[in-house]
Amino acid sequence: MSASTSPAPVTVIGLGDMGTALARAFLKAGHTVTVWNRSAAKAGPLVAEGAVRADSPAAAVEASPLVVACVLDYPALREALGTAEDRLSGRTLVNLTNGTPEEAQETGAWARGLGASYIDGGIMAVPAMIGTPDAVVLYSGDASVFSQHEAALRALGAASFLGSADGTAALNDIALLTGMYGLLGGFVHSAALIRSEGGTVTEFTENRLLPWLTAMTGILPALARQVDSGDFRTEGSGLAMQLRAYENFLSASRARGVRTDLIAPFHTLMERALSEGADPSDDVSALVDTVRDGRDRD
Ligand code: FVH
Repeated sequence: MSASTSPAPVTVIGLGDMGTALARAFLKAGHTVTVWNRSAAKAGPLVAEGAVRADSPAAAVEASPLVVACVLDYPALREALGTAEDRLSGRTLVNLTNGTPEEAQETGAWARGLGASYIDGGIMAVPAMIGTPDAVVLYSGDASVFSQHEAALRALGAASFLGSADGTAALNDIALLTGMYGLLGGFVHSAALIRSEGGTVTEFTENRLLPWLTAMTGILPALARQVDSGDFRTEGSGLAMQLRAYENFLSASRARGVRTDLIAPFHTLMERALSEGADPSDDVSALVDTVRDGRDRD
């Protein structure tokens, strides 16, 4: 956008917590924003802030060259846009709905079949972060079309384009979220252990858990290099030692009435890796091959 041109019009389909935040960020960046939501009342606050309410998905799609969709899931997206299929030709659909790589591929083929360009995305932020530098949105799909709309999409946060395969952003989104849920699962289990003896979780978290986890994130790049190279040897934290210590985690938890659902699978994987021939002195990075059981190995 040059200094003399105004930001291009944008349509936002879906005004849940996230869609509302997206529309608001586009408004703040000076775009003309057309909005549509299945429950029309949710458009009210945005209209008061300057957005234009469309009466139908078809009218919403027609209003702007760039259509950003963010609804609950892909079936909802197809239901919402099903009545606008004849208006999608020549439009760019940026779909920020959470889904699988397979859904992204199917939706890309569907949109292109209707004459639209398609970019799939994954939002790595909560609604309050949208429009701030802390929000990152991953994109993949039509590369030249992404470049065309990149300036507008930066209104939402940092824009990271990962390649032309439609499923890449969704795969990265899911990999990042599963990494996050591993962390949250660890928090839930350790908090339950502390509570089992009357400890204060806030004190434990602030003084010991957070500094510990922060320090431990430092080993992730080395573990990642081990996975990529296939050389899992570690200087001092071999799987055999870790398996023995892990048994203590399970028995101490059971003794305190803390269910082991969150931590037992890691124990099972370590046992399996060793029984399938992993070197006892390998690091936990060797478990990546065990998790990928049943798939073609590199
Ligand atoms: N909110 C968050 O923290 C996360 C951050 C990362 C990305 N996710 C994904 O964003 C998608 C939308 O999430 P959301 O937070 O906006 O979700 P809700 O507030 O529950 O709003 C859901 C919207 O979807 C519409 N919708 C549902 N079903 C249909 C349908 N069959 N046809 C048309 N629209 C539908 C719903 O409409 P209504 O109920 O208001 O009428 C809302 O607009 C999601 O993929 C997250 O995983 C958010």
